[in-house]
Amino acid sequence: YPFEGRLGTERYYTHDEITQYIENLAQLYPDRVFIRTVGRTYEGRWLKTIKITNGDRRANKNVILVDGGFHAREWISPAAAVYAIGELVENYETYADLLLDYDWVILPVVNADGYVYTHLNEDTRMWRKTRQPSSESCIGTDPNRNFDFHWNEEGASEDPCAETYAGPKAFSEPEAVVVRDLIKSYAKVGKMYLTLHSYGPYILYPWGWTLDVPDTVEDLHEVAQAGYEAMFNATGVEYEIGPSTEVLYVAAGASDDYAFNAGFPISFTMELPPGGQHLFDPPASDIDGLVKEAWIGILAMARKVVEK
Ligand code: ING
Ligand code: ZN
Repeated sequence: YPFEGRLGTERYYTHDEITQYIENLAQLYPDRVFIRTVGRTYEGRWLKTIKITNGDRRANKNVILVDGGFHAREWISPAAAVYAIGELVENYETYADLLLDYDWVILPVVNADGYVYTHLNEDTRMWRKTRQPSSESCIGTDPNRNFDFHWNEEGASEDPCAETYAGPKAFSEPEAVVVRDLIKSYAKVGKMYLTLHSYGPYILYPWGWTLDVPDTVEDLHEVAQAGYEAMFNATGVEYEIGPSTEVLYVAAGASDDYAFNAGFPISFTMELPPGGQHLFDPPASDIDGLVKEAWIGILAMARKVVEK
């Protein structure tokens, strides 16, 4: 096994390394860490979740569901997921309050094919979509426009060559199906869904498909505010918080809307800050600060959810 202890923050890791890392954690801590194979990408890569518990083996505990790597080029997202995993597993006594009634389920790299593609060379580094051919001349669908909730209504493209192509139909992408099935399987016990993207910094909440806001917008805002304050107090960073339509643009078919509609009372897209030449590529020296800052926010939001 190539790693001793947890994965560091000194560089970005490949999909294979991240998968090996979480499998190794489950071997090291078999009483409280569990790996589940939840599906396969278009190119045939296995997608695995890590479930982190306090080891009490109680059934039907509440769940916090986190994913990263929806968009291939947003490398800081899997890095933040990996850091969260390391914290929860290695420092689990610090987070006893968060693990008492809640299990954490984390899928660190949703769009593994795209992520692998962006590791090939400089020319492919800015790839966003999946890797399933979408027409004779273009490849890829935006997995964050592929969910069947107001699918393809607004803020998504019908052009297979566009960066926000919604796909030929909802759930045409196996990677979106994997996240759908995770969301559905935890819909009854899921208390927070968090999908990690870049770049922001933003904490976005539903709806993305309409300018209307949900009835429970105050709950969403309160939790997001807790994340904002914790991160501001720690580093001075100012994440912008609000409905994705207000902060950014209308975009239908995204995973946060889908999870919220499916029953997750709190559902956020967290967009980590920009960096690097293309803003999606913070240098390796920035990883440590960015993922620690994000973890402070995630932690504050989870604590707000747990104490509610
Ligand atoms: N941004 C998100 C995107 O998928 C988003 C923003 C999320 C909009 C959820 C609407 C709903 O476009 C990035 N950087 O991917
Ligand atoms: Zn994204």
